[in-house]
Amino acid sequence: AVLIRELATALEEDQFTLVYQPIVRLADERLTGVEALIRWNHPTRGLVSPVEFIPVAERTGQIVAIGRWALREACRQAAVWRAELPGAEPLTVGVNVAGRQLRDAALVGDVAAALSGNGLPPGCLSIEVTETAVLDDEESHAAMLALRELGVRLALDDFGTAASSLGLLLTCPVTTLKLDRSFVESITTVGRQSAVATAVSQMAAALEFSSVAEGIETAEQRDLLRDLGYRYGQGYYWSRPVPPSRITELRAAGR
Ligand code: G
Ligand code: G
Ligand code: MN
Ligand code: NA
Repeated sequence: AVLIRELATALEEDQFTLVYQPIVRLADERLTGVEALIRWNHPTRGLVSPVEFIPVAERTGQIVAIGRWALREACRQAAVWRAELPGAEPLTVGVNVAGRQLRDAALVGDVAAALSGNGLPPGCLSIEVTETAVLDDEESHAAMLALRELGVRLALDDFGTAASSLGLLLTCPVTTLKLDRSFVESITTVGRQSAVATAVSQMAAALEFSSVAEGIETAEQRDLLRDLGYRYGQGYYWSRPVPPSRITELRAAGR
């Protein structure tokens, strides 16, 4: 209950920030995108992990307002990065959207406003939804179609961890599969993990989806996943989530 009350004031008091984790093209390891990840800078408890407060905010519905803030903030920052290096290929910025938010009637309008308000081409925004967030209902489906209509990318996050994975591929208008990091962790030693990673990569290719392997921590994992056909990689091997200024530095250094 304390947490719920504090979450309400956190937005007003500007206690949330976003950090960004680099996503690289595996062919040349150049920085092509980032995933925005929220952090709560609590006045007395210090940094509170989203693992602790996102599930609470989903239950109370506060995720809708928090998620709207994150969407706007990420788009504002994306425009700053564009202005810093006008000639460069624009970064794709991934924003996590919870199931409750996907079913919120205002989401699509919020996304459109955040893009146009910041002069961003829709293709540089990638909305990340998890398999479990995408219920088989009318609202989610309509929202995903409308997002695609706007031209934003749509990624299925943590792919492979939920029971419903495969059926979703037939009905969800996604552009990208993000292989969950649980399949990457021991991929170089556990045959089952590499078998699943192979199957997901082949499915993504056959369905003409893009693919991101998450949680890459070693050069061996990088090599294996690149050879399996993953287009993009994300993980501590390249970088942990970092403040936006660090992304600016990486881009200025030609990464
Ligand atoms: O960065 P970290 O590993 O602490 O993130 C933990 C979890 O919190 C991840 O599953 C991530 O998807 C989720 N998360 C981070 N930022 C956001 C956000 O802005 N909105 C939602 N819905 N989830 C987020
Ligand atoms: O669930 P989602 O994919 O949205 O969230 C990504 C989460 O994974 C973030 O909390 C991020 O900090 C974490 N993460 C990113 N790369 C790695 C990695 O290489 N290893 C581990 N253990 N966690 C990672
Ligand atoms: Mn994600
Ligand atoms: Na994930």
